[in-house]
Amino acid sequence: MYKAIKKELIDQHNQSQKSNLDFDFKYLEQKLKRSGFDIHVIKEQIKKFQVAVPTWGVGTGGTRFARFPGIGEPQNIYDKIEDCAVINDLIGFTQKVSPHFPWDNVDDFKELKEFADSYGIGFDVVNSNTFQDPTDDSASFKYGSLTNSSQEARDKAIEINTQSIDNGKILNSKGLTVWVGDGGNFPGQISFSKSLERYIDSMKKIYAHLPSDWTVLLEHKPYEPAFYSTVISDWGTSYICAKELGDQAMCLVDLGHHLPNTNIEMIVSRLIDVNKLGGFHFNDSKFGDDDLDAGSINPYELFLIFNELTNASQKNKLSNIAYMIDQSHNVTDPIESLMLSANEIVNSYAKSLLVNYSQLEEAQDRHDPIRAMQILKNAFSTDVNPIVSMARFENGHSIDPISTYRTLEYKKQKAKTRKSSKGSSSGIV
Ligand code: PSV
Ligand code: MN
Repeated sequence: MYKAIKKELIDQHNQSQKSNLDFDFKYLEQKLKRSGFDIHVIKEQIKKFQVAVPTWGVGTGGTRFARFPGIGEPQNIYDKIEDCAVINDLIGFTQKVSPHFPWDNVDDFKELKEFADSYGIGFDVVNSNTFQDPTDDSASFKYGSLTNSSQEARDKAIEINTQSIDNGKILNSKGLTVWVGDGGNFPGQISFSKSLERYIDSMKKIYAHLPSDWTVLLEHKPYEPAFYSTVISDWGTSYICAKELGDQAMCLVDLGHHLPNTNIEMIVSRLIDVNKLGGFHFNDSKFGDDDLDAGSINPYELFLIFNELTNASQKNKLSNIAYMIDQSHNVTDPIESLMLSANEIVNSYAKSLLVNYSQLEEAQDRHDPIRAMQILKNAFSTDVNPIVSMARFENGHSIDPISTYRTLEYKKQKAKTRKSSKGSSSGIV
């Protein structure tokens, strides 16, 4: 830690903000006391929260129309790690990164691990990419990968996944997320039944390659790139497959992968109840899989998701959940977006810790929807910034990360050595 950004610089910035923070924190302490919450207990829980940053998220994204590169963009996984270290040095809730293969392939993974270690960065769940053609042209995924009718294409897609596991083992990762874009654009194009059968068959081979302390996370999505039918389209299909594969297979909920108006928090609750919730890809959206910054459009939904998680966790119903961000930053500096998003996620978590779950259950049992809603709304409308900022400060990070970051002119400095790229290797998500 503090290789990307000097600790003295963070301390220097914090000095000018600490007395205001102390004042706000004291005020909130008194306020929460009145509702029976100890701010110090909550702060300690927040200090332990972690969410992984996607390596592909630090590159500027784009749409299918265009990509407008930013200055000083990372050109390879080493630059990406450096940018992720900037984020983590400033906010500290993001010690791990989630890599994507083959985008992040290198010749020497041990060297990559050592490089990341030197920045205090670890590796979370790895992701496999079979939604683009394999780099060696050995097969085509145009008509599907793990579900392709061609055995050759399926084998190649399986190999990319097993290779991702092998890479992840060197990086000390403990999980693999599999998302396939497989499906059809036209009625009749694919057999719904056969493609699901092939998916399960291919996944069984990947599952067999998993180390015993690993988890495989199945990610669903209703449409795009397939616009008529997608093989793993919803949480029900994802659950069926995870169940068929075994205890090491879990479902991953990407917030952008639901049809409009879907009650995502209820899906979260259902997956917890059937012991199959394994991870999240956080982002926000207005229309579809927009990959906007977490909490930027519907922060209440994000809070309601954490409300389910915290409620379940307090009842010891929650196992290990992999929290990751999955966003595309098309018009902002990805570093700023990712810092704000991680904070937004931590804020939602903090707010959920302000829900009194026994009072909520009482209101539910007394058939008092107004009281129940009030309990949630009171927690949601509490300004928890002083607790989250204090947690960052006490963990050794920045009280105001964006302003500290802006004084660095980091991207301007990087632009001197990082050559600007016109194309996109990993920006389009
Ligand atoms: C697909 O839309 C997705 O959400 C999957 O998680 C991919 O791995 C990621 O975006 C990047 O394309
Ligand atoms: Mn995703």
